[in-house]
Amino acid sequence: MSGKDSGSPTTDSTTTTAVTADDNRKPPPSSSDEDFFSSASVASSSSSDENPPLPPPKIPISWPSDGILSRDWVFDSLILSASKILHKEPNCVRIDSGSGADSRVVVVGDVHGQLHDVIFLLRDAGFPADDRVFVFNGDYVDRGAWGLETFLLLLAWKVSMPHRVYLLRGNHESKYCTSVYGFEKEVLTKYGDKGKHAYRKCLGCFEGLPLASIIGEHVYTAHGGLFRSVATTPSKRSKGKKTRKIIINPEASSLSLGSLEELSKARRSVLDPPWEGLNLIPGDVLWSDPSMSPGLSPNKERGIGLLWGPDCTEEFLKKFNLKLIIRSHEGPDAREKRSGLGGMDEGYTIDHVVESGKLITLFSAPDYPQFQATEERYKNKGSLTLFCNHLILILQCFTVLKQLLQDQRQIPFMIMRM
Ligand SMILES: [Mn+2]
Repeated sequence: MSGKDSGSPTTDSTTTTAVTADDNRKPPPSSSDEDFFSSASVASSSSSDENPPLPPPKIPISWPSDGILSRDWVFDSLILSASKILHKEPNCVRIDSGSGADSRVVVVGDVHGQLHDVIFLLRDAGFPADDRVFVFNGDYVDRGAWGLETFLLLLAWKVSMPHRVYLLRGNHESKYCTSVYGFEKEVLTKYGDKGKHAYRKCLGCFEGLPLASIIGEHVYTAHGGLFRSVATTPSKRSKGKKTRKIIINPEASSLSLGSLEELSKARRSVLDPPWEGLNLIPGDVLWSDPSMSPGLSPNKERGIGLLWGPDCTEEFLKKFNLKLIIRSHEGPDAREKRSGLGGMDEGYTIDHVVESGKLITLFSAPDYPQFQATEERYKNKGSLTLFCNHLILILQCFTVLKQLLQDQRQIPFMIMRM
């Protein structure tokens, strides 16, 4: 991997404190939470007379008896409880878009440690509730100064309402990115030796984050986007034990789009998604970018993942009866360097419009990147997507702090009717 990220690293990227993390670490063992998980998996607004509403799910964590959220409670109980829930989720979570008049699903793009913006966003969109589901599309940490607090806030929501809050994995939720782009250093600076422990626990959570979601059967969301089929990947071992199979240009010639079934079988529990070998789907889903050129090709700029063209968007939408792909991953800095694709000033772009639907990029960190040792900021808006009453709206409900109030008057932009 070349180590390139979604733009020029503006943090001090020279410090990479080594953290011993066991690559072979297994997900937390399953516990006796089965009752909790089964009782909680109730689709929203689907109660009928025959099926009385079930009691609210039991939260799998006990509140500190003295009401004080100690560091130990947060670093151990909260992160561990969230990690258990996350590891049990499938690679691609299916989310009911709700049938009630007020039901809505809110999708949020990159937030990158901008805690105050996340809080504004939650306030503006309305907190998670029985009829209000949130899907966060990854990149919670790095770049911004409050990656840990942002991630902990989202974990707290996840633990409190596991079927109303979904946290998908971004490429920054990895050991590699967090050691280069600020999160590891942030945690160690804030908490010293205790920080090492907290950082390791966070890495354990990152490994458990699901890769993608399908909302209301027709909307696919993932941080980077589409992914390759692994069915055509040449097998590691050829017939003769010692004979080495020579593969001529294995990447470009054999690339084809992967299926949702293949996605469901990928091994996501890795600290860093591999860019070579057989387990390539997680890296594709987290790191890929759309392109205006047709076809699938290796993402040379990133050194991992793919570039896919409008024809691939059409193929994927049509094959899986989808209408919309929402991906994130590219902020204003990344978009500056991408010819043919729109800038991220508005917090979203519509990248592909094809027969079966659309592809959009959603970025939710306004005035990015904030609070670094640089004045280089983009004054971009942040956006979120809202599904309600069979409409898909883009809402720019927050921008730079000062403009918050006036911007709330903006009229949402409608993407499509579902
Ligand atoms: Mn990203």
